[in-house]
Parts: sequence; C-alpha cells; structure tokens
Amino acid sequence: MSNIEQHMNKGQDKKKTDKIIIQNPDLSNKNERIIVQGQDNKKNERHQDNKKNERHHDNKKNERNQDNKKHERNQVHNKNEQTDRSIFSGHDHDNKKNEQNPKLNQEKDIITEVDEAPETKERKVPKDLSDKLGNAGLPRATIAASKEMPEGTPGRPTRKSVLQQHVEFWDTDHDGVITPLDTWKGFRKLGFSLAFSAVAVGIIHGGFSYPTQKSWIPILGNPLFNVYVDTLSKAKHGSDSETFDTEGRFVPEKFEEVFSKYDRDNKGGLSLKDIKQVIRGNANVFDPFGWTSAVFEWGTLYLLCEKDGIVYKEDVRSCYDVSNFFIFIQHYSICVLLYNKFLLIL
Ligand SMILES: [Ca+2]
Repeated sequence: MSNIEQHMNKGQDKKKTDKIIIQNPDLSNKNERIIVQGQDNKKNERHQDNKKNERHHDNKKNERNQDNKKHERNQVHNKNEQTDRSIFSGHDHDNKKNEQNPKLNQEKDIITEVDEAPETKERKVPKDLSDKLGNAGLPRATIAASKEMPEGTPGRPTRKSVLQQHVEFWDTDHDGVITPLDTWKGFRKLGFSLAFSAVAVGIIHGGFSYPTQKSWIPILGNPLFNVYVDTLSKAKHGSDSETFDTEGRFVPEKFEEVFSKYDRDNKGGLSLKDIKQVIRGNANVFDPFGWTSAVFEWGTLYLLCEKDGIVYKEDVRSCYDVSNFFIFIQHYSICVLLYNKFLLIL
C-alpha cells in the first residue's frame, strides 16, 4: 500500500490549511514524508488561538464592563426613580399630614354637628382655640389655661399639678395631708355655715380618703379619714367636665367646652339653669357618686362665685388652681360672706 496522504487544504486559513500526513509505518523512510509544516502551523494556530482567546477574553471583559456600566446606569436610574418617588411620596405624605391637621386644613371645614344627633347642634364645641392656646387638647400639668388666660394665673406653684393646687387652700400647714379638721376650717374661712361645712367634710372625706390612702385596709389604714395630696388624682370621680385629666392635669379644651356648650347666649358665664344643664350633660350612666359630687362642687362654686346670678368663666377658671379662694379671703370677711350667702347656704 502506498502512503496515504491526505492533504487537506481548506483555503488560506492556516488553522484549516495544515496538511495532515498520516504515515504508514510499513513504508520506508524515503517515502516517509513527514511534513512538519504543521508544527509552524500549529504554532501559528496556537498563536491565533491565543489571540482569539485574548480577543474573546477582551470581548467578554468588554461585555462585562458594558454590563457593569449598564448595571450602574440602571442603578442610577432606579435611584433617581426612587428619589423622585420619595419626593413625590414626601409631598403625598405632607399632603396627608395637611389633611389630618385641622389647623392647616381650616377648622371650619370639620363637621361637628349633624341633624341626626341634635345634641351636637345644641352643645357646640369651641373651634377658635388654636390662635390663643395652641394645642388646647394638650393637658397642662401646672397651669389652668383658658383663652383669656393662656399662661394661667401668674405666681401659682410650678411644682404641683393643677389638681394638687386645687386643694392647696385646705392644706394650711403644707404637709401633704388634709385632715377633716383642715377641710372644716377651710370651708368656715370661705364663709360657709356650720351645716354646709359639716356636709362638705362628710362628702369630701367620706368619698376621697380611701382612694388616696396608702393602705388597702379601709378603716385601719386611714382611721382619721385623711385625704393625701400626692395621690389625689386617684380621687377623680366621673360625671365631670373632664377638665382635670386622670393624672390631675388641666385640659384647656375641656374647660372651654363647658362654656361653648352651655353658655349659649354668650354672656361670659353660667347661670344656675346653665349649671343644671352642665351636670345633666356630663352625667355618666349609673354613677351616683359622680352625680352627687358634681352637684356638690357646682353648688359650692355657685354659692362662692355667683355675681347677679352668673358664675363667670374667669372665676371658675381661678377656682381650678384655687387662686380665687385666696382672693375671696383677702376681699371678704367671714361675716360679710355669711351675710350674703346665709339664706342660700341653708
Ligand atoms: Ca395638712
């Protein structure tokens, strides 16, 4: 058999032009033709392969770079989108806040009365408080603030709650304990009769001594029926105007509501008829102690403060921080008060 020489030349591409010689081992050397061109070609092939690989690698690198750039562009785009969205949503949030903020959204637009609930039309809520009081619903711990007196009474104690100031008048020795004798003396100083003062002692110490005492044992824990000032907020009763919150702070909005709801002819105070409406309007269901306390407190207030049948708003406010009681003591003697109030008290 002759050598089988296969020469495969496929154009000018060196990779494909190499001759492939298959040597038959049976043939002599002369016929043996080993074409070594392939070595060079192989070299070239490797070189080209390398170049191709390099190009391929470069291409991949470029692709990766392009991908990275694309990714970066997308990230920037997304970031911009997010920023736009957040700006937009920020505006949205602000808009929502504005919608929820009655001050920015015109108080007059808020519906406070409806035909189906006629009491909402009879008892109007105050709408013009923010100019004078700011956040009127925010309870004040130390001042009894109103529209007319937004800073409260000047010179009142700043370390006591308004509820504690309310009973300060009776704690004459300032030891934080109000004994029945203290209450008796206080009411007598204010000009009330023996009978009224005795009833006041019974209601105040019968109702408020146990809630304020330290011990759980009813009589043995507080045999003298003292009222303790530091725990006085526990003695808060129901069926009231809620001007005192459950911690003894003063809530200006609730105080203003008393007059916007019941001083319907805007006389600047409450008549006895208005006070009856206040007590009925604030009454909670099945709350006899609250009802009794409300009658006693408003009754006392009326006897103490009324002028020509009207209890004026400022007088009521100054009874909350008890500044009014000291003024009464300064301006009226017990005899004059007894003379003025004698018939009503009895
Ligand atoms: Ca005392």
